Amino acid sequence: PQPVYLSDYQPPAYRVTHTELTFDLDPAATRVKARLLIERHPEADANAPLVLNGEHLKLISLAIDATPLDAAAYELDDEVLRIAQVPERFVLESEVEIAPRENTALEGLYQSNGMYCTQCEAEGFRRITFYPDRPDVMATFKVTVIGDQQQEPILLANGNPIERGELESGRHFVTWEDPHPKPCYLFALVAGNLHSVEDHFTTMSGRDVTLQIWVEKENLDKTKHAMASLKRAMEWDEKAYGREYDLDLFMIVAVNDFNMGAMENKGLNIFNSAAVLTHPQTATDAAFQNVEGIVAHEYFHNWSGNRVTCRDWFQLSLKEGFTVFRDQCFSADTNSAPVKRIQDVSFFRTAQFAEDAGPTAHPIRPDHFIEITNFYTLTIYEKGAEVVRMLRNLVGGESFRRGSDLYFERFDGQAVTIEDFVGCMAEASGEDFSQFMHWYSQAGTPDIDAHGEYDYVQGEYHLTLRQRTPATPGQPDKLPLHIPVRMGLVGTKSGQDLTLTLNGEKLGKDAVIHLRDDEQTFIFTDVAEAPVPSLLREFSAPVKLHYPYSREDLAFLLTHDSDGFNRWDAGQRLALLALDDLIAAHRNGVEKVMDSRVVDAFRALLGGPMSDKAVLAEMLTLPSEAYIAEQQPIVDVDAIHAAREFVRQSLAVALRDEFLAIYEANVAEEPYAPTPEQIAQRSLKNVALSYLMSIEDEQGLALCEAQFAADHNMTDVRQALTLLVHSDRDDLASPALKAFGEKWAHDPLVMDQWFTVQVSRPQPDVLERVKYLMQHPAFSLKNPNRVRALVGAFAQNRVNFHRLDGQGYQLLADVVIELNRLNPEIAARLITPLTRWQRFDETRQALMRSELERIKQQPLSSNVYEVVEKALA
Ligand code: HT7
Ligand code: ZN
Repeated sequence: PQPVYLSDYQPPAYRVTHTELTFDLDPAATRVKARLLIERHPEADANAPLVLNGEHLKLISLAIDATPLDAAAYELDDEVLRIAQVPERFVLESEVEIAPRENTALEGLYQSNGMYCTQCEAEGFRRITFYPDRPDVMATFKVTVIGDQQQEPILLANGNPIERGELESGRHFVTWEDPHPKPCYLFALVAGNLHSVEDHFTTMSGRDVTLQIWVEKENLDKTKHAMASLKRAMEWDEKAYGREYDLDLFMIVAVNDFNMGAMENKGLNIFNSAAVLTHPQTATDAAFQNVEGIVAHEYFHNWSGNRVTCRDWFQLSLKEGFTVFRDQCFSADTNSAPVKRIQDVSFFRTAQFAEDAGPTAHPIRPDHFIEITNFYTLTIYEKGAEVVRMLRNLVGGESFRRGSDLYFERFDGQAVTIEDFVGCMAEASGEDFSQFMHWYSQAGTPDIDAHGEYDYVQGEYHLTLRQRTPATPGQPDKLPLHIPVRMGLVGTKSGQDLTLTLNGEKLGKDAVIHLRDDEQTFIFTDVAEAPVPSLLREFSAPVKLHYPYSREDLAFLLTHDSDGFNRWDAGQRLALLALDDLIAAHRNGVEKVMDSRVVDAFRALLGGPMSDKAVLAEMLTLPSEAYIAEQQPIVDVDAIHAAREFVRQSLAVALRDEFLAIYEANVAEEPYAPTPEQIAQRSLKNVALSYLMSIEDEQGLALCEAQFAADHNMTDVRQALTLLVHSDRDDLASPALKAFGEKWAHDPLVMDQWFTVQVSRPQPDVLERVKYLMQHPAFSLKNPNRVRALVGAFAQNRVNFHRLDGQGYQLLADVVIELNRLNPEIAARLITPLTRWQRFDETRQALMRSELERIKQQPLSSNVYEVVEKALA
């Protein structure tokens, strides 16, 4: 497979102004008729051929302006249909046959549980009909769907229904019209035996919008939260961005087989059922919050992505980074803002940092790719969002809003670039973003080494910041970036933020300093007492900040920093220092000794104010094994696990009574609601329970069993089940697992949780369990959710996946090889843990590489090929 380069971008020679499609549905032989109004670009060569994409299509007929084309007039291969001579303006008619039932890749038109649905982003439309499958070709669409009245009573597509009727042989049709020009990746069709819940939203200009969520009948009781989330998101986008919905109907459909979370097709969002269905008995608090965020994200795309779309797929972060930023702000406004930031950053620093340091590292705007679906990454989405956040913080809220208004107005109905977006922000604020643009082109996480010195005599604090972005594949040398560092100086005597005076200017007690050079020293004057610096507040830039904090400094910041995010981060850093010592002790076979400062800090937290329980729960949560691993030069999975367990157990022993008291104080009797208050209470209670269970405290065990048996809601049940299964008390875990598995055998999304709980336990029997569970009737390799819940979760189980006999790697490679045939996109994603081989000891490196080599020997899809090739380069 050959890469595509950003530098080769050419505007399309032909555009499609209007698209008419007729689908005659059949599982094995769906007929798709297309009628395309096409015109040559005024600047294109009159002899330019018409090049249409098309894959896995059986061509039935082709005509231009109603005249059939004979075979000599066109060339057809596996990927492209090329017509050498076409008029300046013409109608192209084609008919093709496709087989949705055979489509296990879940791109294009496929069947899920007997229901037809589509996934066209990024390049799935070419599996539906011959078309210029690129986002800068935008057309209005009219779509007729013909199906069986019994099998497919519901026939949906984008826009508004304009006609419906009955046909012969028990068939019927519905015609849909979407007046908004769109790229074909936003096309959608759904057909099946679906049921809907309906609601309404009145827009800011007073228009009534009908909202529908379409699901299988048994899931009708799981749509309430998604509907409420949708209405909140619609209202928020009006207030925060002045964006109003633009059709009379907005539909969401839940499907069981889906490669990602959801898809923002115009007026017809298609969702992975896991990203839309919730019920207190089946979904955890985290799932409720996830659904709220994804519903909002897809809705927000209606403007950031659909009305204003991407010129080409290299600009993917234009819509994804911006939309993630928008959904993050929405969730922060709707729930607890500090907790949302802590959770986002915690995930980001673990997973995106790892991606940015590995062989698949790429800039937010890549300059080449083989398979675009491999680029729906944490870098494009999450780092892209961090960069938009920096822009917002650099220009301030008001200019950012002016910039986004300008962007949406100026580029409405167009396919644009990242420069267009940043240009609007520059125009609205008067700022110069030329250096800032390197964030989009340079991969890798910048390291910032910070060093501070207090001069008692002069009353000055000298802060030196040095930045360096490590080499990444294809990018050996990096330019310095413009890095906004939000900071404060916390006085060690007063415990208060000191006023920051820089170059004679009073900046206030919390300010942003701008690091632009490789190294800069900032001299703060009038600093009356020795401070501890609080740097990178609220994670103001996606960088690794290194400052030689002592444990005393960190304990001080943990209680005195005015920035809630940095208070949490100080706790994490303090725990990491202790964990470092314990990891070394474990490796050296030396007795482990718990750092009393960590115990004291936790005691202070437990005895402190309980005003924000959600933040407290985060503060009491130790860094994950994955995040600890990120800090180590060579990852020793066993030492990390042992050290973390040791800290957990030491804290539990020292603070047993406090954890017990917290548990008891937070048992709620009221009916479940996914409110921030209740969620905070449950998470605090469940963190306390996890400490008690880490020492298999008798009372803790009893509480855990009782929590499981009470069956109050899935958050509590799942936590209790996890703690039992992850403990050594198989006598208690086995009956609980059995009961849970029997109770929920009919619900695939709950069975996914059942799989995950089992394969993430630390005990050494997990590999056998994975193999056994892969034979379970509820498991199927064809369903991405099942694969993620079982095989994906196993690959996150650090001690077991990284077994020294290499069997964990082998199992993953076997699954990748099989999935490569069925679903290349999911197969390619699943390889990720193997691509991180450089981070491990030599034995594991060799084992991981040999599995990658084994995969490479197979006939590979371009998706898997690209990842394996990079991983072994
Ligand atoms: N924009 C959507 C991306 C997406 C996707 C991409 C590739 C293959 C399958 C996919 N399903 C959805 C989702 C989003 O970011 O909102
Ligand atoms: Zn998105």
